[in-house]
Order: sequence, then C-alpha cells, then structure tokens
Amino acid sequence: MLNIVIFGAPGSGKGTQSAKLVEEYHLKHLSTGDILREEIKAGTELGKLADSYMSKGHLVPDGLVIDILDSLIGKHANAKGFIFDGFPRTLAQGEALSKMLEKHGEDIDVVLSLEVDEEELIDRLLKRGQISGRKDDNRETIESRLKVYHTQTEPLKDFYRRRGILKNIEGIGSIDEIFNSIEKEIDRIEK
Ligand code: B4P
Repeated sequence: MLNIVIFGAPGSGKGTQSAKLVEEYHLKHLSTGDILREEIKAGTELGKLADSYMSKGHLVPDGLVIDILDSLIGKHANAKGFIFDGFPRTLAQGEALSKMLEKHGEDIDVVLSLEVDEEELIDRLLKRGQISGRKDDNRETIESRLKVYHTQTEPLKDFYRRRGILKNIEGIGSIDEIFNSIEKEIDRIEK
C-alpha cells in the first residue's frame, strides 16, 4: 500500500492536489471535509452536529472524525493505498491514524505539506466562496480556520518531522507545477 497524508492550511490546495493524485496513483481518497459536507447535505444527526462546528470555523470533535476514518479504512482495506486529505488535524488524530493503520499492518509513507502564505490562502478561499458559495469561505470564518490551523494542526508538522516522513512542498505556482513536485517525492519513496 501507498499511504499519503496531504497536509496544509485551509486553501493550500489539498483537495485540488488530491484529485490529481487519485487520477495518477488510483488510491482511495478520504477527505474528512468532503465526508462531513455530505453528512450536512443529507441532513443527518452527524451532519447537524458537524455543521455547528464547521460554520464557525472550528474543528469537529476528534472522536467523531476518528470513528468515521476508522470505519472507512476497514471498509477499503483492499485499496492500493489511501490519500488522507484534511486528516489528521490534531495530534490526537495523528496518533489515532497511526494506530488505525497499524491494525492493518500499514503505516504512513509520506506527509506532503503544501506551503502557502497567509495572504494567498485568504485570497483563494474568498474567491472559492464567491464561486461555490461554501458557507465557511467568508472572511470571519476563514480567519478562525487559520487560527485553528496554527494552534491545533500545525504542531503535527513536528510530529511527522521527527519521524522523518514530512516533506514540504512549495504550494504556490500552477496546479501542475505543484503536482510535479509531489510526484518527485512519491517517486523517491516508491524506489
Ligand atoms: P476541508 O474540506 O478540509 O477544507 P479546507 O482545508 O478549507 O480546504 P481544502 O484544503 O480542501 O481546499 P483547497 O486547498 O484544495 O475542511 C473544512 C472543515 O471541515 C474544517 O474547517 C473543519 O471544520 C472540518 N474538518 C475537516 N476535517 C476535519 C478533521 N480531521 N477534524 C476536525 N474537523 C475537520 O482549495 C482551496 C482553493 O484554492 C480552491 O478554490 C482551489 O481551486 C484553489 N487552488 C488550489 N490550488 C491552487 C493553486 N495552485 N493556485 C491557485 N489556486 C489554487
């Protein structure tokens, strides 16, 4: 299996690059953001709860997302590998992910951290908000998401750096240029 974590601040291009990774490597894409948005759309109890956090730019509680991921990994145990997009977002989720994969004799091969400055992130998300109407892409919620990213999610970089699997990727440039840098990192681990 090839297990990739695609990491970065909101708006760094995780969803965009994941779509290209799926096309190229045929891995199972698990985006906690997409999964939660589907629950909201379907009006489930989980969706209602998730919406109360997401609309404020806060993280959904660890227990909820960890349970969702655990069951999805089990369900797709025969996949060629996984792209974890937007998960983990806290140290507790990072520890849980390692344990979940361990149960299947697996581990994370690489954590690709898309590096984009704050000004560009805000610009991209405001633009997406205008086009897609995504409720959390407004200035106030974007600021809250960025704060949450720095306090709760960014510490994971050290967690993975210490394990020697963190790779920083320049996240500014054309989508294809960024994908080329990602491919180079993956080729290195596949060899
Ligand atoms: P996500 O859906 O993961 O949303 P995101 O991080 O804001 O955006 P993403 O990273 O996918 O967007 P992308 O950069 O691809 O999460 C939403 C919310 O769900 C969270 O705030 C949280 O509340 C909750 N949640 C999700 N996972 C959770 C977890 N594990 N634990 C707890 N809560 C969780 O794209 C951004 C824009 O940039 C796009 O419009 C794109 O077209 C553009 N773009 C991309 N690459 C570009 C480039 N190279 N140049 C110019 N524009 C580019």
